[in-house]
Amino acid sequence: MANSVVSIPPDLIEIARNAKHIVVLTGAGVSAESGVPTFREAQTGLWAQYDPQELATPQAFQRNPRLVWEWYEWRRELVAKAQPNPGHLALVKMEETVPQLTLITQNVDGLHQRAGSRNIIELHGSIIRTKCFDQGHIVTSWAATDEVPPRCPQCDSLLRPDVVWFGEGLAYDALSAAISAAQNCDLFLAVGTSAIVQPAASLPLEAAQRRTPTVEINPQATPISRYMDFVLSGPSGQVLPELTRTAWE
Ligand code: BJW
Repeated sequence: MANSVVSIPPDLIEIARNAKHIVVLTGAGVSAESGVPTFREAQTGLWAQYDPQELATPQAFQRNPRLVWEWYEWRRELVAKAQPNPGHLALVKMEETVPQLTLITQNVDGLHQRAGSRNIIELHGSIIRTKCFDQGHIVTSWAATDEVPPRCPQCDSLLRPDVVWFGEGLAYDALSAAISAAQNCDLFLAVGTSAIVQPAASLPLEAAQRRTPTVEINPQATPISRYMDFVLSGPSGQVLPELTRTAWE
């Protein structure tokens, strides 16, 4: 690829070719080229326009469930119209090529699944699933109603998206599997995440502390950049296909 945005260091190509277990942590930046807005980028990020304290906490939902439900309805529609981009597809190819790949995503948009990735840990849930606020019952259908949000057919509490809001714990199984993968891989890639939100942001550091080779793919520097062995500065929709092409084709 003559006009590639970034060239892949030969050392990294060698490490990738020899890797038996690659872990990839993805964030909103991976879906940016699919037209899904990120959170923290100035101008275009969701939090530049909307206050997370009013939309992405359990307290916000209790104060104004209708506002929160409708905001997520809008995002659900946006995500449904989006298509996986070359970055998502390169990760599918990587999974098909390496002996083991664990894809840990903070994204709730389901685009990795739609691209064809299989071994996925969803750390922050899924915007596509719905659960009830009181009991966490997963709900796939509910009676037609004018009430917004609708109510749980099992316990009558209000329905909400099955995502992890600020102040809520991550699912125990998902987090333990993610930590274990980060501690037991031989290459770790952090892609399209600002690496600010905990505990996800600590996963690349778990790998780095064990001297596992680490790579960041992001057009911008982040708080973890200085701990990474390789920083590939560019959009994941270009860098990931270039990495898979140079390492495995
Ligand atoms: C590109 C690109 C391209 C652009 N290619 N890249 C320790 C210290 C301080 C605070 C805490 C702590 N531990 C816990 C907390 C509190 C809190 C937290 O971390 N706060 C921080 C803000 C400081 N964490 C929590 O509350 C978590 N719960 C928890 O830990 O429970 C126990 C506990 C609670 C309270 C205190 C202590 C312990 C839960 C976190 C849940 C996060 N939820 C959200 C919303 C999900 C639902 C929804 O979608 O609405 O998850 S917030 C939002 O941020 C979303 C994302 O998954 C998450 C991460 O964002 P991400 O993916 O990194 O996106 P951006 O926008 O930040 O960055 C995009 C990047 O892409 C940028 O770097 C761009 O440059 C890049 N990019 N184009 C590649 N083409």
